[in-house]
Amino acid sequence: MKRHKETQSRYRVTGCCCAALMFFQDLSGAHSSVEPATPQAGRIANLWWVMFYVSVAVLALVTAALIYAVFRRRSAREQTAPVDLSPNTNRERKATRAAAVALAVTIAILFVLLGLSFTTGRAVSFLSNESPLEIKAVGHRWWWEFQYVDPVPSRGFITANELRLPQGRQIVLTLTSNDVIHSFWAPNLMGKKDLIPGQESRLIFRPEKQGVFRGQCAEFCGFQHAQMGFLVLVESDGDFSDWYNHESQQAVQPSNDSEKRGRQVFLSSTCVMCHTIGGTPANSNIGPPLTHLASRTSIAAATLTNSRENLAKWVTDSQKIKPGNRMPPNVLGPENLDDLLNYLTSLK
Ligand code: HEC
Ligand SMILES: [Cu+2]
Repeated sequence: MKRHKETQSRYRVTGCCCAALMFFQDLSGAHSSVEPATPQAGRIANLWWVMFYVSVAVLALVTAALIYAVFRRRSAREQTAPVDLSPNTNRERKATRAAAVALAVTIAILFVLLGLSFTTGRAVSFLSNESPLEIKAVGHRWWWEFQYVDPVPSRGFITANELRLPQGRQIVLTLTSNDVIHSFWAPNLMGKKDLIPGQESRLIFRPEKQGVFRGQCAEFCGFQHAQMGFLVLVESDGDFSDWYNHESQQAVQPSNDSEKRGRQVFLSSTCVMCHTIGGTPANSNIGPPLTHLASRTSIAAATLTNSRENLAKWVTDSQKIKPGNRMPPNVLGPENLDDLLNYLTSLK
């Protein structure tokens, strides 16, 4: 947990502009492709730095050549004698040679960069022999479904908007979409990859640093595309398996009368048509699964921190927070709302 805080506070310093723009600062994990947390993102960052320095060198050379040419022309103009326009094969040959060399160097640089891109691309899609942790990510408008595939099917589970991963383990993330094209982008971990309806693609990486990293949908997918974020929490093996074991359980039973009434409110209103709560008749995936809602740090795709107050606002009128999202406003009396919130916040 301490590590999470460190990453977050460093992010606040370096990325305060972004954080100010994203008015929900508390949900900003590290979000930078030059602070790699996996060997794969490290390769991509190295490629970026090579391209950056080569481009800077080319820009400097071209600028220097331009400045040189301007000054030479000016000093030629200052001479009083009329400009010599007679054909000068020697000068022309020199100019042609210079242009040919520049062209050859340009092509060579582009080929070297192309070669480096290819080798980086191959290196980051390499799957090692050890058994990976397999997770399926499904894009929805506008939230992320994460299915943890377990060799024992009954231990597998589905969660949303927060991807927890164990440090040091190879991850294979299979990507697909439920509606339009989205793009999975957590720059500290890996490059972008599209989620395409009816097709599966995959990302392979090994998180080596613990921390909270922010991800974002990187392919315009509609009105609330900008509010389609997610968090990646990389944890120690122990923390991860505790969480995993807990997630593979059904939802906890209500522990008092108010929570019982809250569950009744949930099961007797429209919520059941769109959400799943494990161990209850609610079993739909139009919206995120709520089985362990209270163990998530954010709601609505890393848009709001997961607090009772925010849940109240979201449940009564989510359209004010994310206009156009697929959850309709709900008219609930104050008592029903209170019971419902007690129940939802008990779903650890
Ligand atoms: C027509 C479908 C629909 C109905 C009905 C519906 N929801 Fe939702 N709900 C959604 C969708 C879709 C989202 C995700 C919205 C987004 O983030 O863009 C969502 C998100 C949520 C979230 C945030 C979950 C998270 O992890 O981000 C909560 C909590 C929630 N709904 C509770 C409820 C409750 C309680 C009811 C009943 C009073 C209800 N919903 C009714 C579709 C629905
Ligand atoms: Cu999207």
